[in-house]
Amino acid sequence: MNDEQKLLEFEAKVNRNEKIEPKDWMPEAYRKNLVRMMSQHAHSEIVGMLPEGNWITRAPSLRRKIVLLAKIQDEAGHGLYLYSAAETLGASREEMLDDLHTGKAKYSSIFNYPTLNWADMGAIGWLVDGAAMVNQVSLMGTSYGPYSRAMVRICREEAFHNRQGYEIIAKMCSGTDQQREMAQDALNRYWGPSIMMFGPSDKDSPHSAQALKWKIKSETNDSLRQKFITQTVPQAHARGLTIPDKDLKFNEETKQWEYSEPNWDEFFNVIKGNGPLNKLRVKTRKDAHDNGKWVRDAAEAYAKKNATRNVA
Ligand code: BYC
Repeated sequence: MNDEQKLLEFEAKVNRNEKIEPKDWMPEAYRKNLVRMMSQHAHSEIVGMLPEGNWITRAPSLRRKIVLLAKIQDEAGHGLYLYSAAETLGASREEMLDDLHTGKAKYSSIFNYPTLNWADMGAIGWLVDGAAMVNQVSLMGTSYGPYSRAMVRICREEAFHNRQGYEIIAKMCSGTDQQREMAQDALNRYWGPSIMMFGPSDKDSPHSAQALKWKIKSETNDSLRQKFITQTVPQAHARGLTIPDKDLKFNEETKQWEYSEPNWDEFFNVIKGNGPLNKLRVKTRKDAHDNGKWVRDAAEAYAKKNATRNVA
């Protein structure tokens, strides 16, 4: 078969909703787009550990500390599944990490904002994991088998993350005036960046058309953003919180909440590396990687020693 015939067969398979597996033939653009997206997804998971990691020692109770630790460990696990899944496409772990450390590869814009107090742990779980979950449920249907299977497990864990965040916010909303104000302030700061997590609007999303055609993505950025907003607004109202958007209104006909256009100048500035904490996040990740070299060296030496023993 020539490449044209292979492409036709590949597209027919995608259209039959069959998964593409690592050893199947695939167009180079499909492989490249997936490596870009999956490695950025993996980077987001491990960079996402940093803002929450800052609060482990300051959690307000032992229970909160244990729950936060478990959540952060889950994020590390998600990063590992996703790096492994990207490796099935021929990407090397070293290269992917190098791209993160040199600023070549992106990670989710949301993690370039600071976490100022404990209410932000609630806002991250409720809004950030909530947004991630809407996106990832849709990605369970992605056409690439290893990515789709990683999403199934990740989504189960994200559901717990989302609930723990909402529980923190709910508890603060039923507390003192100061706690309610903290919850509202966290929502005010995290709302805009959370709705930008879904990426640029459809008309400005260069990768979407091809990704939708090959079912890498099954929904557009705007459609996922709308889903998240419609699901989250009633959760805020149920706790007496106000969404910081003066144009927010419920459309009785479509049954959707209409919202103002996100601040796209801010979004593009952040993804170019100029957000409030981009430089610090990349430096912290790179330092952690460099400081962990002795662990990787020891693990490699141990594996080599065992391999020789097994041969003998
Ligand atoms: N941040 O053509 P577009 C989590 C970039 S973490 C930064 O629409 P695409 C969690 C995009 O990469 C969950 N960059 O792209 C962890 C592209 O630039 P390049 C993270 C963004 O790929 C710890 C350009 O803008 N989830 O759950 O079709 C604690 C044009 O965009 C962003 C994922 O990564 C952004 N927000 O669609 C708590 C999900 N948005 O690459 C929680 C997997 C866009 O050409 N990824 N860009 O230089 C996706 O679903 C898609 O990649 C996106 C973007 C929807 C994000």
